[in-house]
Amino acid sequence: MFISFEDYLKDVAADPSLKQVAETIARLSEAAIEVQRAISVGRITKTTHGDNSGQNASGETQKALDVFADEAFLRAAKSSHVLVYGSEEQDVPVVFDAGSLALAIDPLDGSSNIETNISVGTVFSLLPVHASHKEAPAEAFQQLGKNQLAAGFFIYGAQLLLVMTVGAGTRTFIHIAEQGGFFLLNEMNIPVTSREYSVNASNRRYWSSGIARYIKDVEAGEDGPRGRNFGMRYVGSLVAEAYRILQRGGVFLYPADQRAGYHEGRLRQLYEANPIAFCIEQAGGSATDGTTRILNLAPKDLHARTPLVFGSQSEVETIAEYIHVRSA
Ligand code: P6P
Repeated sequence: MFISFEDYLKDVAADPSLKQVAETIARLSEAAIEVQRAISVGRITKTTHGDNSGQNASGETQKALDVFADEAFLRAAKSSHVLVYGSEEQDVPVVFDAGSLALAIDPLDGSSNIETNISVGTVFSLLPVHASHKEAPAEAFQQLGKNQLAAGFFIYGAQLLLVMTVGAGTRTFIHIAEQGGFFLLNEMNIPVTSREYSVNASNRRYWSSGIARYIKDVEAGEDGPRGRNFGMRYVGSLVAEAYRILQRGGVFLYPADQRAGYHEGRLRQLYEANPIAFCIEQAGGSATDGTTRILNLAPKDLHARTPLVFGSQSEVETIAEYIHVRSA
């Protein structure tokens, strides 16, 4: 008998400090179902799959579906316990009239993958709004990632999944439309060691020497210093990489590189790296910027980027050793 998401959230809400978190995640899950429906109808409806509708705060092309997803999660945030909403699709945070939480969100990460039917997702992070933030709620986003109350991501793919943590392990829930909701699939546990790495190797010439040497050595396999063969997977969709690693281990790297705009990597600290890092750590893995724990990094601004390495603890530690050696 599957445990329903509602029953799980009732358990979470039994802790008074997490009651509003549980109620907010319940609302986010309803928005995710709405987004899944919009994605699944494909290019039939121009309203959601129309061509680019503009640019987001970072100058990235916005697709109609990015805007659709942002509006769905904005409504969900406003009708739950969110006071301040920070989104990749919004230049500045949106402040509501009341609430106790700060929601940092990438409403639809990897939307360009939809045209090729590759899984995409929504990544979210919930932080507490303290009394000291009341005058300037957006300052709640300046907290360390380790202050997150909850985090997770929805995957819009062959299945609609929710992967989440409230700091007591990481769980996956599957949406079963016929049963009218999400149900617990499993608690995630990342193997400490791994033979699988995930990186966009076309950027090799831009990497630091430490990263370049780590990838060169894993590619050398049993003939090289690692003494064993590795496999490589790269989807180009953060939620797909994260879920694969949660399921079977591995290590993902999106390092800083020498291209303009990539000196801090590509991925966003507040609404991609922090929530993924929280889920990965709670499943027994590690997440760093190459050398420093992601959840200990002080945020710079809402749309700040950070280099990101996450997955099986032993490989994340090995990558840090390669970076330290090459920088010595
Ligand atoms: P690249 C998708 O656009 C995304 O933001 C992440 O989901 C993904 O991990 C990354 O970019 C892929 O970037 O430069 O390898 O195409």
